[in-house]
Amino acid sequence: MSEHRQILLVSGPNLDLLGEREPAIYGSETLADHVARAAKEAERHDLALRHVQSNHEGELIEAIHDARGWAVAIIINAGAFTHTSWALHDALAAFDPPVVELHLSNPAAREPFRHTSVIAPVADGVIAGFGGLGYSLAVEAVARLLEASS
Ligand code: CA2
Repeated sequence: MSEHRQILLVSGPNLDLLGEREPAIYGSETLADHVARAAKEAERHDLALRHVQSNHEGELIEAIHDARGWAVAIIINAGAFTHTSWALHDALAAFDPPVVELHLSNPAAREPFRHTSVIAPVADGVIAGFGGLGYSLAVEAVARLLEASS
């Protein structure tokens, strides 16, 4: 059996509430739906997906550190930590393979505090504003980046 290369999908605070509230902004799908969609897309590219969700900054940082040992890429929707967490910025900066920043909504079209991402400078690219479709687009972006570097 071939061992698929693994992507780490990181979900930040409050994303565990998806599907329960704010459907006008974030849609009615749950986080589990988004993860399933990303995993299916990964399979299409002979990749596998591991997912971690936490409401705690330190746990997200530990997961990124751990991924240095095994992940071929990170896809991260850091939730509101996107706009505040220099600690997540530094953890991602220490991770060499591709990083794709992901958002369901388009933060640039929302409140001013969402216009800055402190993670974007250490990401290869950003996918935002496409709702759940973004999860498959992010995996496709990773697959193409890996192809280009092989
Ligand atoms: O659009 C995105 O994916 C965001 O990363 C979602 C974050 C937000 O803080 C970012 O600016 C953009 C919010 C995470 C989900 O928050 C919920 C709050 C209540 C109910 C459901 C989800």
